[in-house]
Amino acid sequence: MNPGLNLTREDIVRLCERVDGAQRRAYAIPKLTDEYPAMTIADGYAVQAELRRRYLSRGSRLVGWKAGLTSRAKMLQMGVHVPSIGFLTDDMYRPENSAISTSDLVHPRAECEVAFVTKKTLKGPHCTRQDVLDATDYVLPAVEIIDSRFSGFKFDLPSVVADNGSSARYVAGGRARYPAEIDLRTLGVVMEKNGEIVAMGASAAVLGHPAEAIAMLVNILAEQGEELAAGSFVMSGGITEAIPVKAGDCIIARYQELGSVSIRFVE
Ligand code: OOG
Ligand code: MG
Repeated sequence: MNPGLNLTREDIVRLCERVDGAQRRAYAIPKLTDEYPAMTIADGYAVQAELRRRYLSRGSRLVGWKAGLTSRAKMLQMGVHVPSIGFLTDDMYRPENSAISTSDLVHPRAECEVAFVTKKTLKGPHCTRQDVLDATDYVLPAVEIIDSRFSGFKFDLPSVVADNGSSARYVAGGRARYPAEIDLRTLGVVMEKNGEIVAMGASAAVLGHPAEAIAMLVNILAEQGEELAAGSFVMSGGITEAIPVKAGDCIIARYQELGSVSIRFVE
């Protein structure tokens, strides 16, 4: 048995099926630790790895990864104090200005993030912010639509990791920039919902520098025996808290230096 695992292989497969069903049919389930209070973060990653295998075996393509719970605003909002990671596939992607359907989501929320596209493989442990910057091709503004499959959007770290960090949809757009051209620590962002400002922040909110979140992600991948492939799309985590959205809402994230990303939600 791997260190840190408390669940059996049968339990992991069973929980993966439960999360997969909730994701695909968009219904809320109780957090997994209600039934398995001894579940650890390592168990959560084992369920997530099983979920990733299922997605890929159904034909989804791995596009990249996301860091989550990397800002104080997000940690406070969710009551969790350790960052997490999740995987991103091609079928979660939506183009900029597109209409995103809400009928296949449980209780979506939108958040503003800086996304990185890599040009070299990154491998932990000991991956640093500078390693990330050296391996970055360009950065892009992004909006992530998270959708916890847990009732009331309430969870703990083992449960949310098993639910792939609430990953649901992501949109990237605006203007791609080379990291050396801008100060990635001090980028301001303002999120508007239906023309009103609902959240604002600066990129330093993400672990002091968003590249720090990518380094952390690479180091968590290394613990699972994985590396970050060149050409990956990686999101560094919500800068502000996540804002609930429903059909009819329009979100615009305006980034300093990176342009803006707009999306609309429909039934
Ligand atoms: C977990 C996912 C967090 C972020 O950017 O912090 C996340 C959640 O809040 O549901 O994606
Ligand atoms: Mg996020």
